[in-house]
Formats: sequence, C-alpha cells, structure tokens
Amino acid sequence: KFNLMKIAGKLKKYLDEDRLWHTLGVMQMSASLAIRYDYPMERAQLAGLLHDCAKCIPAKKKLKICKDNKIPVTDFEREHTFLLHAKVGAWVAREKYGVTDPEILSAITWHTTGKENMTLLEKIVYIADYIEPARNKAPRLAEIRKIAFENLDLCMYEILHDTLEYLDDDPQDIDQATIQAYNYYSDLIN
Ligand code: DGI
Ligand code: FE
Ligand code: FE
Ligand code: FE
Repeated sequence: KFNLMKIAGKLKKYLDEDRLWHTLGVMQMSASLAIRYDYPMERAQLAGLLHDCAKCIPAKKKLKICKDNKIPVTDFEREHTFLLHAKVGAWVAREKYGVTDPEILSAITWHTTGKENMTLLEKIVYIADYIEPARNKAPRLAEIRKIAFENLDLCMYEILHDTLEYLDDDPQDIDQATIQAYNYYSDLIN
C-alpha cells in the first residue's frame, strides 16, 4: 500500500515548483478520469503523481541510468533526450518509490509518445498530462477537456493529431511510437 502524500513530499525534492504543480494537476485529473471510466482511483493517482518523476534529471544522468541498468535507448532517444524522462521515470518509480505494479510503470513509460492499443490507465495518464488545469499552451484545450470525459479513444486521437501538427515543422523529429499511436487511434475512430 502506498501513501500519496509521502510520495508527493519526496517528489518535491526532485522537481521544480512548476513541475510539482503540474504533477499534482495530473494526479487529480487522473483521479477524475478514473472515476469516470471505472479504473481504481488511487492507482490512477499514483501513476499521475509519478509520471514526470524523472523530468528534472539532466540528460547525461538519464543516459547513465539507462546504461547502468541496461535500459535500451534508441538512436532517436539519444538525439531527443527529453523523451527519456518517460522510461527513466518508470525505472525511478520502481527503484526509488517502490512501485511494482506493471500497469502503473507502463503508464509512466508511454505518457509522452503514446502507443498503439493503450490500456485504460495508459490513456488516463496520457490524457491527464495534456489536459490538467495548469496546462495552457495547447490549442483547443477547452474542447479536448470535454472530449476526455466523453470518449477516451477520440480524445487520444485529438491529442495525437494536435501533437503531430505541433511537431509538423520538422517531421524528422517525430518518434515512431507517436506515429503508430496516431495511426492506431485514427483508424479506431474512423
Ligand atoms: O513532460 P510533460 O511536458 O508534462 O509532457 P510530455 O512528457 O507528454 O511531453 C510533451 C511534449 O512531448 C510535447 O511538447 C510534445 C512532445 N512529443 C510527443 N511526442 C513526440 C514529442 N516530441 C518529439 N520530438 N517527438 C515525438 O514523437
Ligand atoms: Fe512528461
Ligand atoms: Fe504527455
Ligand atoms: Fe507531464
């Protein structure tokens, strides 16, 4: 059994103020979506609380963690090291916060790119990350926040669509997982 308040207290030491506030927003939004879609609420909160636990680790240190722990790093991730905070985050959640639940670790792993055929918790965290109240940069947020509570798969599609549009300036910059996720949810809703 885990204590969310204790974990938040520890996280505070590893995240800057904005990232902590974002994280608390994702925890709450994950709880709301869990209630809406019948997922165990506290497990969703734990995943949301820890999803960015590796966000403030410098690139060099993330690469070292991967090397030391035999976590595979793709060439693409080596060139876009910010993507590594997701899989390194899952490692940190397990090793430093004692999370063993593979569903939670997987939700942390896939929260940045998404992937094909995501589990309910993976979708909850991915979406909560995008729509939590402190996020304000994405377009159409009001609309996407509503869709999140109406249709999770459609919401995945809308977020992936806008993410690809945002990354469109440089298609070389797009991870395969993001493209696969987009194609999957695009087929699913059409
Ligand atoms: O860590 P957060 O900022 O809370 O959120 P996140 O981990 O979901 O990262 C969001 C950013 O990741 C957003 O600016 C879009 C970007 N992103 C998502 N998929 C890809 C990507 N960036 C690149 N370069 N390639 C991708 O495939
Ligand atoms: Fe993140
Ligand atoms: Fe995200
Ligand atoms: Fe986040």
